Amino acid sequence: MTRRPPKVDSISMARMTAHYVFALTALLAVALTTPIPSHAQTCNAVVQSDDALRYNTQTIEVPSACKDFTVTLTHSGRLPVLAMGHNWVLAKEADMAGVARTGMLAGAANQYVDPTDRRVIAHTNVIGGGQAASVSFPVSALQPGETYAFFCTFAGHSPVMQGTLVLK
Ligand SMILES: [Cu+2]
Repeated sequence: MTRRPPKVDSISMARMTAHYVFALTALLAVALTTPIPSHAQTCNAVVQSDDALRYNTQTIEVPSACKDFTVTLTHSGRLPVLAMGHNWVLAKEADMAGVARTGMLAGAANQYVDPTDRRVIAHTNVIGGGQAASVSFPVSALQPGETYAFFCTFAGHSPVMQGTLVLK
């Protein structure tokens, strides 16, 4: 007596196909909804400054897909840090004047940033001509819909050396 292979009935075949289609759809859905990894985004910006009290950047957009964002400040001037120092300080736009004030009082020994001022989100050190400085901060520190300002807190510079930063 020979055993015949079990017949695959059409109902279980249909179920298997349904499962397969479902699994494929689920995979596709995951692929489509997974955010683009942060390495595909530009998670850094370079801001140039000079001896003429200028940043070359007025607006920075931070992609929300970035985990951290890095800003590099450069200084193409010739003047030393004591005469024409610049830094890059980030705070909510509404906090800019207050942060510039406490920074000025904190003075050169503190990079013109009051270390106890919680309104400061991130800042570089103060640099002079030919120098550069970077700072990284977690993008989770930014709220969607909020307008942030970046500015130089070296004595008297913030009214002209400032720009806007937003989360995109
Ligand atoms: Cu400055």
